[in-house]
Amino acid sequence: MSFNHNASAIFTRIAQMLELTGADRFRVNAANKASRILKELTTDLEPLAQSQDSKALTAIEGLGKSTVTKLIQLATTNTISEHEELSNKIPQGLMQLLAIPGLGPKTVKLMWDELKIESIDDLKNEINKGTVADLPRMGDKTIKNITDALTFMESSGGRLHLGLAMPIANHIVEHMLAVEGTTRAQYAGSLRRGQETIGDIDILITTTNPQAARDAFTAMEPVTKILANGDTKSSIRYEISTATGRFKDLTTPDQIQIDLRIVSQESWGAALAYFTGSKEHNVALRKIAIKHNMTLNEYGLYNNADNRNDPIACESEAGIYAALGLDVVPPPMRQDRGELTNGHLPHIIELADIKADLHTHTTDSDGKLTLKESATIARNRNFHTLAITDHSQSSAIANGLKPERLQQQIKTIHDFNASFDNLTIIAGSEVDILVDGSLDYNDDLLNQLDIVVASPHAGLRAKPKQATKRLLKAIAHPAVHILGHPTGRLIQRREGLSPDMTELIAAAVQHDVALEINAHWMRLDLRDTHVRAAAEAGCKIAINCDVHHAADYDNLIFGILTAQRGWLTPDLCINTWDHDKLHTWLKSKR
Ligand code: DGT
Ligand code: CA
Ligand code: CA
Ligand code: ZN
Repeated sequence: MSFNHNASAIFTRIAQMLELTGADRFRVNAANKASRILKELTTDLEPLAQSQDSKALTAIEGLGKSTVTKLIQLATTNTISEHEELSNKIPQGLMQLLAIPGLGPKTVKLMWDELKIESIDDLKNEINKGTVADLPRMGDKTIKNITDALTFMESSGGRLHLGLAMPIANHIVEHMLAVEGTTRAQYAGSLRRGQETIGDIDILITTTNPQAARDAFTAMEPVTKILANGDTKSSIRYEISTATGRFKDLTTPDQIQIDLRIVSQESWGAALAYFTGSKEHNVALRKIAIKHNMTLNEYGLYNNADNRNDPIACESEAGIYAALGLDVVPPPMRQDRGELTNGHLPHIIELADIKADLHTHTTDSDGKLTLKESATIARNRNFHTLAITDHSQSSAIANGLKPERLQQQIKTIHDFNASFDNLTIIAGSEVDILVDGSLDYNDDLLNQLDIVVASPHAGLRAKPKQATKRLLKAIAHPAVHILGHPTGRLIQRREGLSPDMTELIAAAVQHDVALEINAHWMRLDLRDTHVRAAAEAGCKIAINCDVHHAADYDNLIFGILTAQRGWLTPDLCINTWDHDKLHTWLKSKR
């Protein structure tokens, strides 16, 4: 784990443990804030902390004196004393209790104080004995929810990948729209914001026949359990079929919770805004409403001076933002990261802007599509350019091409291109960046390629410093156009490299290299925070599907959502450029 992420995780635990000891709000909030900043920072703080440069560290926005002291402590002693002291006071099992949905620090503290519950096993025992029911605010229903959550946790492996949740949500939206009486249906929550993983799926509908909607929702075939079925909200657990078997080695839950909320036609916009979140964005938006002497909630936006309580706006999200004097914020940007305070928002990239894919594999290495099949799909998508970039020789398991085979492939692609209308197909390679940062073919061969995507595949456990050095060397190579999936991470499976992104971005700008957002939902690499930093620095970005199967072309949306979360504007994305601009740039490196 990188220094920053490790520190971020420790600060989160400090915040939780402070709450369990009943510390004051101020300290808890400070620790949570430090955690969030560390998680999102793109500069590796380890060198600064190690050299005890507190001046440089406090200069970083959001890092206070006391946080900086702790970071230096962590870098020099491997621990933070506050964390050690709290850990000595608090049983480890309490931290696991906090992970149970519906159990917050207040309740955990109460159960600890009153019943000496210090672990999940203790909790199960006390629930069975009936003692938990004697605690304040512990009704039968709350206890039932806790036992259900415990069973669910035992059977699931965490959050669901964006790319696995999206088709389920789309299917359910369609299913609900087909029900008699439904007038609107849409998914909200983290899915609509395009987050890389999804805790549960939130669906909103309007209907003239709530009963029919509830019945249709709870009777879907994959429903394994009905958690709630009230007038305005139903919750189910839904079985995920991994029919393709292609992803069976992923750690992913086999079920997901889905909440259906039936809202009134008049409150649609307010409800959609509320349930889209993020929570942080909602809080910030409500504060703005208060400044305007208005009140915002899930039912509407109200003028406080108007005692009849007629909403000012509530039928559309756009109406609400407009009434508050704001640009409509695209859902992926709703993170409380400046989208409400920066004046006018930039016009961010959209799916329809993409005109080319520049990282695809064929049957010549480990792809399942032939050159012609892939070209046909790309042309049907109205792309003007397709780059074939099969694996290089070191990737033996991926059937990487030896120099002679690559030379042959270049010729085949150029000949094929001459015979194929309305699409330019170029010959490239996804060249391994070897552990020492050198590339997997000699310069002469690299210069014969129309495009070079350089990517790390092996040695992904390297220390941040080595990773930075390795990737910087690849960026500086004059034949390289794109740095492919820069960290090599796989979401919820492999952490990958933690290079200093600020340095990589600066080097990419200097050497005119594009950093890739690999759109595969297992990768999303660059991640959203990296994209934001890159876009701010004016760094070129590529969004590629890394196509191996026909269906991979559909992953583009996940790359776009990630780009949108990073405020990427289309001009910086080379896949949006017209034919001439793109090919002139590609040739400038030859
Ligand atoms: P998830 O499900 O963990 O991936 O993340 P979300 O963002 O989908 O969160 P979820 O499902 O708990 O709630 C959906 C949205 O509802 C959330 O993004 C914002 C809104 N919401 C939920 N609880 C609260 C709350 O306590 N305060 C505010 N302001 N908004 C909330
Ligand atoms: Ca959710
Ligand atoms: Ca939810
Ligand atoms: Zn790759």
